[in-house]
Amino acid sequence: MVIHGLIASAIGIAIGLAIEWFPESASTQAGPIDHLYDVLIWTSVPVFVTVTIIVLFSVRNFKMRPGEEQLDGPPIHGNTRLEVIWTAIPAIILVVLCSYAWVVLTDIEEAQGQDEMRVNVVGQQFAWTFEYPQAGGKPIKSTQLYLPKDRPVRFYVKALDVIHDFWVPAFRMKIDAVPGIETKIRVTPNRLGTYPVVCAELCGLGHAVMRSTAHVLERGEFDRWLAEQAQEAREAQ
Ligand SMILES: [Cu+2]
Repeated sequence: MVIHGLIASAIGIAIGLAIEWFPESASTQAGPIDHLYDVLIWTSVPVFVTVTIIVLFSVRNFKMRPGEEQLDGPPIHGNTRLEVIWTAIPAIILVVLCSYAWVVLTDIEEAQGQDEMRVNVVGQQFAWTFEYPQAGGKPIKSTQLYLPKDRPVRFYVKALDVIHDFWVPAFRMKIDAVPGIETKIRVTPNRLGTYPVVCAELCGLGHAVMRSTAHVLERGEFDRWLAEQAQEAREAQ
């Protein structure tokens, strides 16, 4: 049983780690999250294998043969040592994993630098609007999300109607947009490119099309885009 368990665990962990569960990562927060996921695979596969092997062993060795249907097994009155062991081990595993997850969460939610940029995110049925506050003027609004690479961003998320959920899978971070309150998340994009923005909370008939695109640009390019938007806004007035 032990040998079979070790082999099955090794194969399970290898498969679990080989599968690309997430899209390409594009933020500094993605690293610790993906690592946490790998640690969960390392711990959960052996637990699954242990339970399955004991079940299969029991089915094979303790099954009733024809003619034994009316027989009952020996009466069992509990086994204190066994019960202490099977309570203590899962409890220790849970406490360790929860502590580790809490450390990761605290780490990724922390401010990543002094020059944090503010972006307001507004969710409504069925579209996202991104607002870039401008000193002494109206915020610049866009239906596409533009961000500079390597600059920490803090999103201030709101909803106008029902609950939505602002999610860029490549950034890994995700937060509900709730009518009446403002929720916040931090992201530091660290890879150039375009990534899907999706709504992750079923919000009505158009939920599936409540999508946008996040563009991560070089700083200079981002500044040019922002200046263009400001220019267009002035001309429209
Ligand atoms: Cu939605």
